Amino acid sequence: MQTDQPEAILSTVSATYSEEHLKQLASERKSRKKWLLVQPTSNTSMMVDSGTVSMPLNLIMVSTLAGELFDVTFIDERIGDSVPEDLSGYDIVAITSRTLNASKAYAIGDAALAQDKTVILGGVHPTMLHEEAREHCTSVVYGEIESVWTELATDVILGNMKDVYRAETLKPMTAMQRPDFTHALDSKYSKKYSALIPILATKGCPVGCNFCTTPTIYGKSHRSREIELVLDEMHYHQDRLGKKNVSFSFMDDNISFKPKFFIELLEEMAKIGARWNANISMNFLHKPEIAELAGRSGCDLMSIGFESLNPETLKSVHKGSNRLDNYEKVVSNLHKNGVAIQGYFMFGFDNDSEESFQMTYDFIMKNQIEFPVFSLVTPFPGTPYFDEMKPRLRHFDWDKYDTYHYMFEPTGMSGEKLLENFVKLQREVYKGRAIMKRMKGKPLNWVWFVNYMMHRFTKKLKPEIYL
Ligand code: B12
Ligand code: SF4
Repeated sequence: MQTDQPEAILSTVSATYSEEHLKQLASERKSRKKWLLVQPTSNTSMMVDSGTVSMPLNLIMVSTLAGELFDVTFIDERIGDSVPEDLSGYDIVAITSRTLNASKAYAIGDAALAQDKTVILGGVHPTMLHEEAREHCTSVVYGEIESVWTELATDVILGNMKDVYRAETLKPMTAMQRPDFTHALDSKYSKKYSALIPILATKGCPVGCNFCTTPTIYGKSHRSREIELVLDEMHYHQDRLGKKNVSFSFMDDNISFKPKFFIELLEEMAKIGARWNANISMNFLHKPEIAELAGRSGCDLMSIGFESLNPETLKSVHKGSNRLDNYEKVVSNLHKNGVAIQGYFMFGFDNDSEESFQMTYDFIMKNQIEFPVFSLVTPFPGTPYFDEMKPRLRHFDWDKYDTYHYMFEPTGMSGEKLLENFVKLQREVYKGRAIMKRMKGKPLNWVWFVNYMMHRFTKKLKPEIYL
């Protein structure tokens, strides 16, 4: 496994790759090359890819660009589409991959290479481990496709592929095209997609948590789109669906990182009647006026990475945006404004003890967190945390890198105790009585349904399934 970038194989966007040249090349061709785009499912036994799944904005961005110059077929294995065994109808097979579905992505890549197809791998995992990924494809795309598209598409047309495509500079987000959902929605299984429409306003996050891949891929950058473009996209979907209260899900790494931008965006969104949810960092949510604005602008749910109630743990992962003394304030401000909370909590850190579980339970119950989500600490390849923990990791089986598998023995307790308490906490929080207590006074909506599903799921949990 390799996380460094050998300079020799990194390509640079040179002057010979211009958009004009690309358009000219494409128009000169008599037939368009045919791309098969694949979102592989994972082999994980957990609930990650089950039920309704979100539309994959990553691959949709690939189809948006590729669809302009090439013929595109979009396959999402998570909703029931399958990759054809005979790939003779395609020239290019382009696959997206995170760590949890890397082995599936590699198998598809191998099969396509065996049929002499040009195979392109992109997404977080191939970016982080491009040398490993390169064994299963023709070319790896490092990071976002937008910033290398001109070069990649030109080489595809000329049949002159490089090992790795990596941009020297990232394109401004204002140059980002509006995602075209048509290829994704062509599937006869598209009803399995969640009704939430994925959207992006910003990219990147300079906070620098040591377990997160974003700082490695995008560094300290935090780019944003023009607010007008975000609103145009929302209006487009409102018109397409013939209603105002369309629900959007922001895919941003940290949408609130630049408060001025975030406040302006929300003020504008408050005027259009849409609903939204987002992953959010707590850096300024303790201010009552921000929570008020979030509620007024149509926010139904905020996903907040509380991660841990242990100050030592927060310090050890460099999660500087989380201040423990703000936790309760953030929750009550959001609740006062009708915003539900999906709270993420991680276990298995060296500083965790049995007491950490009790503290988390008390916090969740006292503060009526509507949708608590628990995961086991997972050092993802390419992160500083992975490098630090590598000698202690129990395995490198990517199928189990889904944040629901036991990765290493923490110094504060045995692995057995960790899993026992992890299961117990989930069961306790999703017991009928606990749900009634947490959800008391909350509107009757899909969050109740999620709790009901979690109640059924957690009843069956056993420590062994996390091994
Ligand atoms: C929003 C989000 C979610 C959402 C939506 C996920 C979804 N279905 O897309 C939810 C909350 C559901 C979610 C769930 C999970 N997530 Co998440 N999520 C994100 C987040 C913040 C943004 C993803 C996104 O859509 N970005 C916007 C798109 C447009 O950008 P992009 O994904 O980077 O894609 C670009 C490039 O990668 C490239 N590209 C991508 N694919 C391809 C393919 C080809 C062929 C090419 C050429 C280029 C290319 O071009 C794309 C367009 O610019 C990322 C962080 C991140 N920046 O990646 C974490 C992240 C992807 N999630 C992560 C994890 C761990 C999870 C979960 C396992 C958590 C859990 N326990 O539930 C699940 C797994 C879900 C799944 N089945 O994959 C990790 C994955 C780490 C890893 N190495 O795999 C990330 C990277 C965060 C982290 N910890 O570092 N997630
Ligand atoms: S705040 Fe979130 S997106 Fe930013 S570095 Fe930390 S985990 Fe990654």
